[in-house]
Amino acid sequence: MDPISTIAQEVKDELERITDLSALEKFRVKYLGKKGAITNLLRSMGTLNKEERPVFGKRVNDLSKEVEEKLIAKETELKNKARAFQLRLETVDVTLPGRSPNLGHRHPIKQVMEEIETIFLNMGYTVAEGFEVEDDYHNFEALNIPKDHPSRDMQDTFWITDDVLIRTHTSSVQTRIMEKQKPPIRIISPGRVYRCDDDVTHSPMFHQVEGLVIDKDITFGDLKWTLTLFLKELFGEEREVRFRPSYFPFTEPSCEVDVSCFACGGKGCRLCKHTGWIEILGSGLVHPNVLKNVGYDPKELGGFAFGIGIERIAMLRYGIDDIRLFFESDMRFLRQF
Ligand code: 2U9
Repeated sequence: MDPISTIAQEVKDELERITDLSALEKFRVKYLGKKGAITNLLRSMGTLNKEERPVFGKRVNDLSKEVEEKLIAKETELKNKARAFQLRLETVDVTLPGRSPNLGHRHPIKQVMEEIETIFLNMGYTVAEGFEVEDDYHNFEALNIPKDHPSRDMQDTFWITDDVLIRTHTSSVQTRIMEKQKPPIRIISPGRVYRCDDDVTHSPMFHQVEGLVIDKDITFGDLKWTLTLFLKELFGEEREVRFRPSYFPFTEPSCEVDVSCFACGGKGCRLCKHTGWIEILGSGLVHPNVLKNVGYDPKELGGFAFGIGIERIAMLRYGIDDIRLFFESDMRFLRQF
């Protein structure tokens, strides 16, 4: 066989065996590259005589063209195969059921706070929020809490300087509102408060909702019906409500408010320590000194106030015996609410 036919046969055999693009590139270099077999054939034409040259040249050119066409066809074929393979790998079954997202929910403390807020918002109250860092005046002095009162003690209050502290109750929000706003006032102030206390029922940070009403002709009767309505809304219409005399520097008279035990209905059980009653909140008529401190005339204006500790309510409601569980971010605990 002459060299052209030999190469044509080789090309044919090799091309059939090629299955990937890098082998195809090697093939192209082997035959059509600068030192390729077909290129070499064209170069060798100089050694031929005049008669042989055109025939030989045409045959080599034809072969060269044919190989180029075959190369392009093979390349297209290999690329199509690779693409089809890739598509098969990346196929997405859109009919498969989706993964259901892991939904979070509000923290149990926030849930109780929002429940309380909603009850008072529906009664026409406004939510007021203030600073967690306060001064002595708005946290203590304006509220008729004397300089020697035990709650001011280093052991009870987190002092930042001699005059600055992190608030021990949200009452400071209310003293600031009274300074700014003309009565009637009807507000609740929910928020974080801080006290140096740390055991199974006390946490150095806890949450309160306090309420304040200031207007003309406010009586103890207004306090009683408002809190009775609130407590029946929160714990159920069938609850009994009881007002017990108490003492707070900022209210006079003052009382603590109990509801009949929602675990035993008042018969007596472990939750109510066999008394039939559960203490829920503190309240009273705003002390005349507090009214004077913010520039109100106690003869003209009066009011009532109350305070409720949220963790205590949540612990009673859900039967939780350690307050620290609320702040440990343990999902096994939090998922239950
Ligand atoms: C102003 C005047 C008076 C708010 C009140 C209580 C009674 C009370 C406690 C409940 C449990 C605090 O979280 S707790 O430990 N609070 O008993 N709070 S009267 O009295 C005010 C507030 C603002 C201007």
